[in-house]
Amino acid sequence: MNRQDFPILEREVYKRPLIYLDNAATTQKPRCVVDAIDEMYYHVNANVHRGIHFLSQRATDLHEAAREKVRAFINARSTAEVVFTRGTTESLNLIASSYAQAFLKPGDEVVLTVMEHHSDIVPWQLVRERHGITLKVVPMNDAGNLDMEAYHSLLGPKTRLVCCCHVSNVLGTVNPVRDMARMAHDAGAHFLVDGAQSVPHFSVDVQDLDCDFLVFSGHKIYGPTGIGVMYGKEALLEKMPPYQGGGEMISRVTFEKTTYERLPYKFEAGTPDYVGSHALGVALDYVNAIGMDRIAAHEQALTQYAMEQMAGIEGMKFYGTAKEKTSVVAFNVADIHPMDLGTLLDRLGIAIRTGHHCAQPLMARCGVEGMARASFALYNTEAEIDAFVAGLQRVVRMF
Ligand code: C6P
Repeated sequence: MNRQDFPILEREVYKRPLIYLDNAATTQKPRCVVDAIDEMYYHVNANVHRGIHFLSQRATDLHEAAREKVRAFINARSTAEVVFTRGTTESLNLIASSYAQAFLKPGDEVVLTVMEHHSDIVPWQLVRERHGITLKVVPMNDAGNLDMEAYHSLLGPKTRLVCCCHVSNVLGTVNPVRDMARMAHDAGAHFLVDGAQSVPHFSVDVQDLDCDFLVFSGHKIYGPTGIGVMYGKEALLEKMPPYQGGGEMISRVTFEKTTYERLPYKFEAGTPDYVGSHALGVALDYVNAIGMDRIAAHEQALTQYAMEQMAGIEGMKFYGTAKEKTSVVAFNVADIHPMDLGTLLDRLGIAIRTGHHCAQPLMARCGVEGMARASFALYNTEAEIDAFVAGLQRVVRMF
């Protein structure tokens, strides 16, 4: 689908056509996104929100237009709820730091899941060290579904916040975050969705989910690196203190006292990545023009095809076989080290990821040090899957 829009897919590695199956790590960029970056630097570049001159106003308009595109894309109520960050990781650190200051006291509980990415674990451990909170962890079954009964029993009067990945970057499981948010709210807690692996793959509507926070990265949805989003309900963000201090986020500064800018600028200290935000907006236009439902259907079909073909390989073990699953396939083959698999496939021009996938607690739950992972995007094809499976068979024969 739309392969011709991605110039990098025409290149070769080791004199073989590139087969890029590491899309959960980052996606390739369509020409329109790269052109947008070019255009900004060649014809528009000026700092935003500061100057009255032509270029500054033009850059500001594009930056704010991008914010509106993000708002519409996730169906937030207002652009005041859309904060630009460097990515999912910074969004999570922002929330952890600021939310903790506003809402957490010693003895309070934050619930995570066993399948969280390190970015949604470590910031909360830092909060635990600073604020004396307790972390609780929702377990899962062997297929990679969260244990909903256990989740329910973890919610109690001390629970302040639940943090859950919408989609696991390893298992591909689509977690029932809508129901989980309702249960958290019934217990009087807030609910945070890590959308790093969901927003690029299917429509995500923050009002429908009724989540209090949603975070994601631009680079996983065909946008540039260095730009991401932190969505938060306005009433909550109003109560949270700034994350960083500096230009942009202030209303008035004296040495005695500083007052802060209105939302979302209160959380955007310093010169924002206005080139990145504009290019992210172009990426969102791009996927909208194709249609998120079409993208989801294509990736779903590829995943099913890949798993069917891979299942025929002797010693194949999949991690993550939930019914609701996106285009991430984690696996090991017999006792071949995943690094060996990845390295040998690489020599065939096939890019996959291997290792712990920044989810070491999940690796421990699965009883492994690491896994291999293939992940698909809109431009991947069945022919690429065939080449990948043939490559895997070849590697397995070598062992
Ligand atoms: N996962 C992967 O290969 P950043 O690095 O800030 O853009 O995203 C962090 C992150 C947070 N949550 C989830 C669920 C993620 O998948 C990621 C990034 C990549 O799986 C890189 S480790």
